[in-house]
Formats: sequence, structure tokens, C-alpha cells
Amino acid sequence: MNPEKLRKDFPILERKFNKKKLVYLDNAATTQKPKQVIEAEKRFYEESNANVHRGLNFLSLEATEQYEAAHNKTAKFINAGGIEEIVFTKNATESLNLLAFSLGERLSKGDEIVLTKMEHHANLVPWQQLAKRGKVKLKFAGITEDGRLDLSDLESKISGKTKIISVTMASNILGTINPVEKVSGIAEKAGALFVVDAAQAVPHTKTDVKKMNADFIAFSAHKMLGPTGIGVLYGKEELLEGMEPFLTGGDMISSVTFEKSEWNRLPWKFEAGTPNIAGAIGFGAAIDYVSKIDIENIEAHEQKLLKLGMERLSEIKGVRLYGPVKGPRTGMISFNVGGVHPHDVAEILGESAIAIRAGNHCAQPLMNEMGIEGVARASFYLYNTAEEIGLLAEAVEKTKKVFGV
Ligand code: C6P
Repeated sequence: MNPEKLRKDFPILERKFNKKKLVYLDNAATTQKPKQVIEAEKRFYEESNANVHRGLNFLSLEATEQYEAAHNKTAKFINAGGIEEIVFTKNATESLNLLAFSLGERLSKGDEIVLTKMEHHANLVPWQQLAKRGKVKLKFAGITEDGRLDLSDLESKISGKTKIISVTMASNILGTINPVEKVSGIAEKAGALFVVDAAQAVPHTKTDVKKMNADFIAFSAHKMLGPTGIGVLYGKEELLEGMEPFLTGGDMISSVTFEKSEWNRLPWKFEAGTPNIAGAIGFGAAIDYVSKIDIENIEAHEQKLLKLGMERLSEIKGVRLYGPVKGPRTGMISFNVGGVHPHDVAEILGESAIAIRAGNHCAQPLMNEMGIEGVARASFYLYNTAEEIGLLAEAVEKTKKVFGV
């Protein structure tokens, strides 16, 4: 894998800010798009644009074929059973809302859901809303000093009333990759459904839904070179079959009378209205791109950058790094610089055309747990280079000078 060569596929990486070349280190928020993805969307609009699953005109059939092919590519990428198990949504957040709504329908008063203290708001607030409706109780598994999921604490939160365990596969702040296969064993023993928020995992590490025995996983295309506005809910076929739809109308219908409606077959039962067809096709192109490089090569490259970044930043006096020192984590580093507010760090780095993210990263409870207001976060992907890590370290040194810390 040659990141210098790959960079040529990403038009935005040629952009200059303050006469300096863009150093894009905000990949955990969203990744940049290669021309293969941009062109796939453009080609669809220029050559095949039509609605899907509606009418049998030749153009609609062509669009439908491409749209369904994107489902197939997604199924293959995460080793799902088939297209029936792949629901396209707007993003990971919508996938998790769908689950909280549809699984919530099946829960009874007093049932319990176990989450962790490192969840993004997307895997917390939908369950909180469900709890607010008076049905279920939420419990939170703690994290260890070095930012790992405390499995024994998680086990201690399980009771005869636990119906769902929902865990992030990779934390968007600590980078920690959680042992989802072990958690799935715990869920199975408890007779609970196992939900995985895989938004920060699928783009960075091999994700095999069969191997991890997940009942459901959620992720977004835009964090793995795909377009915004398209996300995935994977669910085991027999479970999706038994669930009520979240949104209704349009393509998710098989028949309607004034009295009642019946639902389309999977996965269309969960895809109400006209879907993001071009986005799905762009996502298919992103999967092709990532698959050609191979996710294992991407992971190895990110790990090299992570090691280098940790070394360089930890050498700078006053810089505090977060997340596990040992063990599996994705290519991201959250840090603070002395007493400088993370927003100020991001601003000074911006002067060197380095784009990072700063703040609470939609994980306020985790920030509270860590006793901090926020962090600066540099997150890497396949087009980042060792040279960029050097520039990051230099800009952090500069920040220290500017603020006299
Ligand atoms: N985290 C970040 O900068 P959406 O926005 O629906 O595509 O993804 C939501 C989401 C769910 N789970 C995890 C672990 C995530 O990190 C995210 C998105 C971005 O960290 C934007 S807040």
C-alpha cells in the first residue's frame, strides 16, 4: 500500500489553506472521497438516474440493479448472509434509532439494557428515549483506568431482566477496540440481543458479523470513503423478519387497504420512501476501493501512524494522551496540551492547515467520566503519511509556544 500514490485519487488533498497543503487528520468525523466514489455518483446521475423498485422501465431496472449491487457488496464486506440482512439508512445514528424503536416495541416494563460508559450519543440517546417512555432501565458498564471496557463490570450489570447489550466496537475518543466476540458470548449466555455500534470499526479493521456473532451492527458510509447520507443496519434475517418497521410508506409496503398494511420483504421492509440511490452506489464504489487495497493493509498502515504519533506527541512535555497504551486501538489519538482549551489547539493547528477535531465528540458522559471538558483528536486513514505526523507534532509544539505552556 502506497499512501503517496493513493493520495492522487483524492482531489481535496490538493487544496491549500494559508498557502499550506491540507493535512487532513479528522477522519473519525468523516473521511475524504476518492474520485472513484465521486465519479460513481456522477455517472449514476448522468447515465442511469431513475427511481428504484418502482415501475419496470429499463432505466428504473438499471438503477435498481446498481442499488441492489451496493447492498450485495456491503453484505460481502462484513460477511453477512445476504442482501436481506443489509438495510440502508441515513447513517449509523439512524440505524441505532431504528433498533431502539423497533426492538423497544418488543420489550416489557422492567426490562434492562446494558450499554457502556464509552458510548457515542448515537448509541445512548435513542435507548434513553426508550427508557424515558417508561419501559426499560439502562445500565452502564464501566471502563478501566487505561480506557478499556471493564468486562467484569459489564458482567456484573447483567441480570435476568437484561434483554439487550449494546456496545461500541471502537471508541471515537479512546480508539479502544472492544472485545466484541467476548461480549457476544456474555450476551448469548444472558439470552440478550447483542447490538454493536461499529461506526468507528468497519472502516479500520476487519469486521465479520458471523465471527463476532452480532445480532445487529450499525455503521456509516462516510467514515470509509463513501458519501454522506448513507448508513447501514445489519441484522440477522430471522430477527429483522420479526421486527416492526421504524418508518413507513413507499417502498417498504407490499399491500395497503384503508384498514391495514402489509410489509415488503427484507431488506426493503425497513427502507421507507425513495432511498439515497446515488449515495448507495457511491458507497458501493467506496467498498470496491477499500477492498482492492484490503482492510488489513489499511489497518497495518494506520497502526504505523498511530505508533509514530504516540511516540512523537508523548515526547512533548505537557501533552496528555488518552486511551489504552497497550492492546488493540484504531488509528486515532485524543490529547490535551497543558491547560490549553482543545478548541484553541484546533485553531492553532488550523493555521498550519492541519484539520483535527476538538470538543466532546458527541460523548459527553465519557468526558464527564474522564473529568475533562474535551479533547483534541487527530485521526488517521489510508492517505495519511509519516510526514503529516511530523507536521502535527510541530504544530503542537507551536501551540505550546503561542499559549506559553
Ligand atoms: N462520530 C466523530 O467525530 P453518524 O454521525 O450517524 O454517521 O455516526 C454516529 C456515530 C456513532 N457511533 C460512533 C462510535 C461514532 O463515532 C459516530 C460518529 C463522529 O466522532 C461524529 S460525532
